Amino acid sequence: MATNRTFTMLKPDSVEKGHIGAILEKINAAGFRIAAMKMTQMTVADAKAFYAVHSERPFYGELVEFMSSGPIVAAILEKNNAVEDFRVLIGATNPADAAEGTIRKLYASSMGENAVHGSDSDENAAIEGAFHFSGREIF
Ligand code: 3AN
Repeated sequence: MATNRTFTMLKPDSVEKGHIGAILEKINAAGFRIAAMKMTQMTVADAKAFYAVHSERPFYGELVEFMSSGPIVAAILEKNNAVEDFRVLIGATNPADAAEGTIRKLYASSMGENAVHGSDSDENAAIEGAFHFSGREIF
């Protein structure tokens, strides 16, 4: 059964371009409650660990470098069917394929610099949320 939490990061490109407010507004408007949120920056080691599942992919080095290149906003979001509904809200990994009105269609510039992360399963949402937040930072 689907749980009601997902995990997101507003990636370094979103922070750099000043899109934090606009993206959070879309997340709110879509009915998600913010259960945890912080601005932080991942070290190279953090990004390697966070994306370890992609370590064999050709873009892993580029992904780690980009995700540790500047501050991000990490958040745990709550809503019925959170993981699936958030994936719909953010759109396809490649912004060229993302549907109109999605966050990636509006704010992403490439496959790598694609504005936001969204967990792909309930299991990963829990793992990724725990990577960035301690129990007393989740409300
Ligand atoms: P998603 O974030 O849509 O779940 P994944 O899990 O396939 O996409 O990929 C994880 C992250 O790796 C993406 N958010 C993106 O930043 C990066 N990525 C995926 N494919 C590529 C690619 N071909 N070139 C560069 N970066 C990529």
